[in-house]
Amino acid sequence: MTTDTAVEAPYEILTPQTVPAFLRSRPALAERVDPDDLRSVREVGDGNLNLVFVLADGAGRGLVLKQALPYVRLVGPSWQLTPDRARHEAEALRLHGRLATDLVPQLYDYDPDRYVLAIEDLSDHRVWRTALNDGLRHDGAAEAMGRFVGRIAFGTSVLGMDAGERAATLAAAVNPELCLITEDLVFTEPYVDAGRNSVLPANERDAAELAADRTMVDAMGQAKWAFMTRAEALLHGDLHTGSVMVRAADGEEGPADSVKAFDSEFAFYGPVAFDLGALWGNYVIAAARATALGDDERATWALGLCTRTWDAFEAEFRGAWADERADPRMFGDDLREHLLATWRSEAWLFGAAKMTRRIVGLAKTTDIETLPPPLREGAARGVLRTARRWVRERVVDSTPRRAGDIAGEVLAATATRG
Ligand code: SR1
Ligand code: MG
Repeated sequence: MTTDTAVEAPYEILTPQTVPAFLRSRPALAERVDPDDLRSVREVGDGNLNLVFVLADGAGRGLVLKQALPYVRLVGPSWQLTPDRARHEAEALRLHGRLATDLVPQLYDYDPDRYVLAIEDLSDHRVWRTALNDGLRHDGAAEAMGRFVGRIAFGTSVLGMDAGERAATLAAAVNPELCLITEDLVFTEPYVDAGRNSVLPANERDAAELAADRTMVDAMGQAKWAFMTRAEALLHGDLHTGSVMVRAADGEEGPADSVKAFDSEFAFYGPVAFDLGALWGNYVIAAARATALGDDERATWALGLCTRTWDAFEAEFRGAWADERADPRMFGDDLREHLLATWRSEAWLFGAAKMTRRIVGLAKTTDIETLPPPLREGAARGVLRTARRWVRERVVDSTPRRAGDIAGEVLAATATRG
């Protein structure tokens, strides 16, 4: 997308040329970067919704400006979308930053008139999805995201937040337009095509079988109900591997010394397992790519990330429960066990929803889409069949290890290696 062309909007849309003036108008940014000595302003937004500018000045300081457009960038102005999503992201970043400081980028400033966030520059990080696509490992990233979900789940729930503050936070976090996107694209359209679905011709039968699978559709109805009604905690809301930045301690890969969840514009009060399932579903997608490329060892590693994330989440939640929970008179350990068992099983359900939508619906993933079609066919089929197994088997043995084993079996059986 060119940012030199004027975009019609009821507020100023930034271009590389207008960024210096924007910076001068924001006192909070005066110490962050020098608008009169900018050496580079790059528009790098490759997501589905927003403009993203990475700035650097002559002293080597940098920051990121992220502006919400009044429409869905992926589709264009025909799909109008509230720019107020930027406020949701700012508020989520502030709160999540309080609870999990090292696991989100720092928010420097938010301009509510132009819907612009100024965020810490993470140019020394990589988007986890693209690192995964390149065959890299950042050990510790899956655990970090488990801890992140544990911190925000506990800290924004009735267990970790004063009741009055939680009520106000919940009210401010009602995010209907972004939630509607998820309700439609994740839970509905893979089964009831609204004209936005697409698959390879070789996968048309797989998509048709999916939509005709009554067990799957009923399970997605349950998942959608939970998503729309169960305000447990202020979630990230779109926690796929493309919403995580990773940095290796030493070189291009290896143990991660920094892991950050970003892009929280879909934040809302919802069921905790939705964020966990988003991660799990995308680990399966990463594994499908590895299997398609003939790297079974890497596929096994990717599927093992489900356990790593879950274990870190559970440990974080148990620790917070022991140390910090509100009202132990009523919230006893039976409730803790009930919640953990429910979320573990629901992570399968939401994981199934999240992996399926990326194969059949609008907004796919580079893990699968950059595979040559003869390989993509089997990878796509494997992801869809994994989802159908997950919704059926989630109550039999709901350990994340079993979830990974099922995915491994299915992906190996469906791979088309050209
Ligand atoms: C129309 S927006 C499509 C998708 O992009 C975001 O990353 C969310 O996943 C959303 O569903
Ligand atoms: Mg996003």
